[in-house]
Amino acid sequence: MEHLSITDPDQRFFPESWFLKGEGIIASEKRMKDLTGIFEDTSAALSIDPEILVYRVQAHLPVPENTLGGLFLGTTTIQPGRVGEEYYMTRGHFHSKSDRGEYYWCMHGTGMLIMMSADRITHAEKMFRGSLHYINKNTAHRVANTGLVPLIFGACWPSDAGHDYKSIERTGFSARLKEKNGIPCLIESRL
Ligand code: PAN
Ligand code: ZN
Repeated sequence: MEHLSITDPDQRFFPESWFLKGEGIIASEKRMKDLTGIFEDTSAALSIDPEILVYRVQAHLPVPENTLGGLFLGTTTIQPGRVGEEYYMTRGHFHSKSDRGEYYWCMHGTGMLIMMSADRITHAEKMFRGSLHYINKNTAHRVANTGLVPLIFGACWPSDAGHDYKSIERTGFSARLKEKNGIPCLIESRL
Protein backbone atom coordinates (compact mmCIF):
# COMPACT_ATOMS: atom_id res chain seq x y z
CA MET A 1 0.00 0.00 0.00
CA GLU A 2 1.43 3.34 -1.01
CA HIS A 3 1.55 6.36 1.29
CA LEU A 4 -1.42 8.70 0.52
CA SER A 5 -3.00 6.22 -1.89
CA ILE A 6 -6.80 5.97 -2.13
CA THR A 7 -8.03 2.64 -3.41
CA ASP A 8 -11.21 0.66 -3.98
CA PRO A 9 -11.99 -1.98 -1.35
CA ASP A 10 -10.80 -5.51 -2.20
CA GLN A 11 -14.10 -6.99 -1.06
CA ARG A 12 -17.73 -5.99 -1.06
CA PHE A 13 -21.11 -7.41 -0.23
CA PHE A 14 -24.43 -7.06 -2.03
CA PRO A 15 -26.98 -5.69 0.47
CA GLU A 16 -29.93 -7.43 -1.22
CA SER A 17 -28.47 -10.94 -0.88
CA TRP A 18 -25.50 -10.35 1.48
CA PHE A 19 -23.40 -12.18 -1.09
CA LEU A 20 -19.68 -11.52 -0.50
CA LYS A 21 -17.36 -10.95 -3.44
CA GLY A 22 -13.65 -10.30 -3.75
CA GLU A 23 -10.22 -11.50 -2.72
CA GLY A 24 -9.82 -14.10 0.01
CA ILE A 25 -13.51 -15.12 0.12
CA ILE A 26 -14.24 -18.81 0.51
CA ALA A 27 -17.55 -20.68 0.33
CA SER A 28 -18.78 -23.98 1.70
CA GLU A 29 -22.05 -25.87 1.67
CA LYS A 30 -23.69 -28.37 3.97
CA ARG A 31 -26.16 -30.77 2.41
CA MET A 32 -28.30 -33.27 4.28
CA LYS A 33 -25.68 -35.99 3.61
CA ASP A 34 -23.06 -33.85 5.43
CA LEU A 35 -25.17 -33.59 8.58
CA THR A 36 -25.44 -37.23 9.64
CA GLY A 37 -26.02 -37.50 13.37
CA ILE A 38 -26.95 -33.83 13.81
CA PHE A 39 -30.71 -34.31 13.89
CA GLU A 40 -32.36 -36.47 16.56
CA ASP A 41 -34.98 -38.07 14.29
CA THR A 42 -32.69 -40.28 12.19
CA SER A 43 -35.50 -41.90 10.20
CA ALA A 44 -36.88 -38.45 9.24
CA ALA A 45 -33.34 -37.43 8.23
CA LEU A 46 -32.95 -40.55 6.08
CA SER A 47 -36.24 -39.84 4.28
CA ILE A 48 -34.89 -36.49 2.96
CA ASP A 49 -32.92 -36.26 -0.31
CA PRO A 50 -29.24 -36.39 0.79
CA GLU A 51 -28.38 -33.74 -1.83
CA ILE A 52 -30.77 -31.14 -0.35
CA LEU A 53 -28.89 -27.96 0.58
CA VAL A 54 -29.32 -27.08 4.27
CA TYR A 55 -26.90 -24.15 4.64
CA ARG A 56 -24.16 -22.28 2.88
CA VAL A 57 -21.33 -20.23 4.41
CA GLN A 58 -19.21 -17.55 2.78
CA ALA A 59 -16.28 -16.12 4.71
CA HIS A 60 -13.59 -13.53 4.25
CA LEU A 61 -10.33 -14.85 5.71
CA PRO A 62 -7.83 -11.99 5.33
CA VAL A 63 -5.12 -13.72 7.40
CA PRO A 64 -4.15 -17.40 7.85
CA GLU A 65 -6.21 -19.49 10.32
CA ASN A 66 -4.77 -19.31 13.82
CA THR A 67 -3.33 -15.79 13.42
CA LEU A 68 -3.48 -13.91 16.72
CA GLY A 69 -5.06 -10.46 16.43
CA GLY A 70 -6.93 -10.88 13.13
CA LEU A 71 -10.65 -11.15 12.45
CA PHE A 72 -12.75 -13.32 10.16
CA LEU A 73 -16.16 -12.38 8.79
CA GLY A 74 -18.77 -14.80 7.46
CA THR A 75 -22.34 -14.95 6.24
CA THR A 76 -24.47 -18.05 6.68
CA THR A 77 -27.70 -18.75 4.79
CA ILE A 78 -29.86 -21.52 6.25
CA GLN A 79 -32.71 -22.79 4.10
CA PRO A 80 -36.17 -23.20 5.66
CA GLY A 81 -37.09 -26.78 6.47
CA ARG A 82 -37.53 -29.37 9.16
CA VAL A 83 -36.23 -32.81 10.05
CA GLY A 84 -39.00 -34.31 12.18
CA GLU A 85 -39.69 -31.67 14.86
CA GLU A 86 -36.30 -29.97 14.47
CA TYR A 87 -35.59 -27.07 12.15
CA TYR A 88 -32.77 -26.96 9.61
CA MET A 89 -29.78 -25.79 11.63
CA THR A 90 -26.01 -25.48 11.67
CA ARG A 91 -23.80 -28.20 13.16
CA GLY A 92 -22.76 -25.93 16.04
CA HIS A 93 -19.38 -25.75 17.73
CA PHE A 94 -17.24 -24.47 20.56
CA HIS A 95 -14.21 -22.50 19.45
CA SER A 96 -10.99 -24.55 19.65
CA LYS A 97 -9.49 -21.73 21.69
CA SER A 98 -12.50 -21.84 23.95
CA ASP A 99 -11.96 -18.37 25.40
CA ARG A 100 -12.71 -16.67 22.08
CA GLY A 101 -16.13 -14.98 21.65
CA GLU A 102 -18.04 -13.98 18.51
CA TYR A 103 -20.69 -11.58 17.20
CA TYR A 104 -23.68 -12.72 15.14
CA TRP A 105 -26.26 -10.42 13.54
CA CYS A 106 -29.34 -11.33 11.60
CA MET A 107 -29.99 -9.79 8.20
CA HIS A 108 -32.96 -11.76 6.80
CA GLY A 109 -35.53 -14.23 8.04
CA THR A 110 -36.27 -15.52 11.52
CA GLY A 111 -34.53 -18.08 13.68
CA MET A 112 -32.98 -18.92 16.98
CA LEU A 113 -29.38 -18.75 18.20
CA ILE A 114 -28.88 -21.67 20.58
CA MET A 115 -26.02 -21.32 23.05
CA MET A 116 -24.65 -23.78 25.58
CA SER A 117 -22.14 -22.96 28.33
CA ALA A 118 -19.28 -25.31 29.25
CA ASP A 119 -21.41 -26.59 32.17
CA ARG A 120 -24.15 -27.47 29.65
CA ILE A 121 -26.66 -24.72 30.42
CA THR A 122 -28.50 -24.10 27.14
CA HIS A 123 -30.56 -21.07 26.19
CA ALA A 124 -31.65 -19.42 22.96
CA GLU A 125 -32.02 -15.90 21.58
CA LYS A 126 -34.57 -14.99 18.93
CA MET A 127 -33.11 -13.90 15.60
CA PHE A 128 -34.85 -11.50 13.22
CA ARG A 129 -33.71 -8.84 10.76
CA GLY A 130 -31.72 -6.42 12.93
CA SER A 131 -31.07 -8.69 15.91
CA LEU A 132 -27.51 -8.57 17.29
CA HIS A 133 -25.95 -11.32 19.39
CA TYR A 134 -22.79 -11.50 21.45
CA ILE A 135 -21.60 -15.07 21.97
CA ASN A 136 -19.53 -15.33 25.11
CA LYS A 137 -16.27 -17.27 25.34
CA ASN A 138 -16.62 -20.96 26.36
CA THR A 139 -20.03 -21.12 24.68
CA ALA A 140 -21.13 -23.57 22.00
CA HIS A 141 -23.33 -21.96 19.35
CA ARG A 142 -25.66 -23.10 16.58
CA VAL A 143 -28.49 -21.45 14.62
CA ALA A 144 -31.86 -22.86 13.55
CA ASN A 145 -34.11 -21.37 10.87
CA THR A 146 -37.61 -21.29 12.40
CA GLY A 147 -39.22 -19.41 9.50
CA LEU A 148 -40.45 -20.06 5.99
CA VAL A 149 -37.74 -18.08 4.14
CA PRO A 150 -33.93 -18.36 4.15
CA LEU A 151 -32.31 -17.10 7.35
CA ILE A 152 -29.20 -15.00 6.65
CA PHE A 153 -26.86 -13.93 9.42
CA GLY A 154 -23.41 -12.41 9.67
CA ALA A 155 -20.63 -13.49 12.02
CA CYS A 156 -17.33 -11.99 13.11
CA TRP A 157 -14.82 -14.00 15.13
CA PRO A 158 -11.10 -13.90 16.03
CA SER A 159 -8.83 -15.51 13.43
CA ASP A 160 -7.17 -17.70 16.08
CA ALA A 161 -10.49 -19.07 17.46
CA GLY A 162 -10.70 -22.27 15.40
CA HIS A 163 -13.71 -24.62 15.42
CA ASP A 164 -14.20 -27.60 17.72
CA TYR A 165 -16.95 -29.75 16.18
CA LYS A 166 -15.88 -32.96 17.91
CA SER A 167 -17.26 -32.03 21.35
CA ILE A 168 -20.72 -31.45 19.84
CA GLU A 169 -20.50 -34.65 17.77
CA ARG A 170 -19.67 -36.57 20.96
CA THR A 171 -22.12 -35.12 23.48
CA GLY A 172 -24.40 -32.75 21.53
CA PHE A 173 -26.17 -29.78 23.04
CA SER A 174 -28.03 -30.38 26.30
CA ALA A 175 -31.25 -29.18 24.63
CA ARG A 176 -32.79 -29.32 21.16
CA LEU A 177 -35.00 -26.71 19.51
CA LYS A 178 -38.23 -28.43 18.42
CA GLU A 179 -41.50 -27.23 17.02
CA LYS A 180 -44.28 -28.06 19.48
CA ASN A 181 -47.84 -26.93 18.61
CA GLY A 182 -46.37 -24.58 16.02
CA ILE A 183 -43.99 -22.92 18.49
CA PRO A 184 -40.20 -23.33 18.77
CA CYS A 185 -39.34 -24.74 22.23
CA LEU A 186 -36.07 -25.82 23.84
CA ILE A 187 -36.45 -29.43 24.98
CA GLU A 188 -33.94 -31.35 27.14
CA SER A 189 -31.90 -33.69 24.93
CA ARG A 190 -32.23 -37.45 25.16
CA LEU A 191 -28.83 -38.98 25.79
C1 PAN B 1 -20.04 -19.25 11.93
C2 PAN B 1 -20.38 -20.73 11.63
C3 PAN B 1 -21.42 -20.92 10.50
C4 PAN B 1 -21.72 -22.41 10.21
O1 PAN B 1 -19.41 -18.65 10.83
O2 PAN B 1 -19.18 -21.40 11.33
O3 PAN B 1 -22.62 -20.29 10.84
O4 PAN B 1 -21.96 -23.13 11.40
P1 PAN B 1 -21.06 -24.41 11.78
O5 PAN B 1 -19.62 -23.93 11.69
O6 PAN B 1 -21.46 -24.74 13.18
O7 PAN B 1 -21.34 -25.48 10.78
C5 PAN B 1 -19.20 -19.25 13.20
O8 PAN B 1 -19.73 -19.45 14.26
N1 PAN B 1 -17.89 -19.12 13.09
O9 PAN B 1 -17.10 -19.16 14.18
ZN1 ZN C 1 -18.23 -19.69 15.95
